[in-house]
Amino acid sequence: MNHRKPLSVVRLPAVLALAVLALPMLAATATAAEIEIVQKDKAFSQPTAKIKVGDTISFRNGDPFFHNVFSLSDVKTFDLGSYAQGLSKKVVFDKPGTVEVECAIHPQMKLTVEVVK
Ligand SMILES: [Cu+2]
Repeated sequence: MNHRKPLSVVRLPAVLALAVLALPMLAATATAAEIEIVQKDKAFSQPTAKIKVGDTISFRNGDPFFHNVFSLSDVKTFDLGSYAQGLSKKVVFDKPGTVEVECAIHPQMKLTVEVVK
């Protein structure tokens, strides 16, 4: 005689427990992302970026001279100052809207960030 319970009955609570534990982790990874934009050859590596509220952009200087990163836009006003090759600074975009990003050293450098909900 076999007195073992069917496997499906035994394992169901364990599967449910794992699913419940995994949900907050999935939610966390789905809500915030980070992208990198490089300043290279006196230009941002992309002219526009579309991100979601709460996302982060990491600005890396890929040129052998100083760059600055700043914005005067109401949606996100910031100034990361000037920094050297290889260094990165991050900005979290916490409100929806359009943010014009520039470099104070090279006025021709422009990046438009579209922050959506
Ligand atoms: Cu620059």
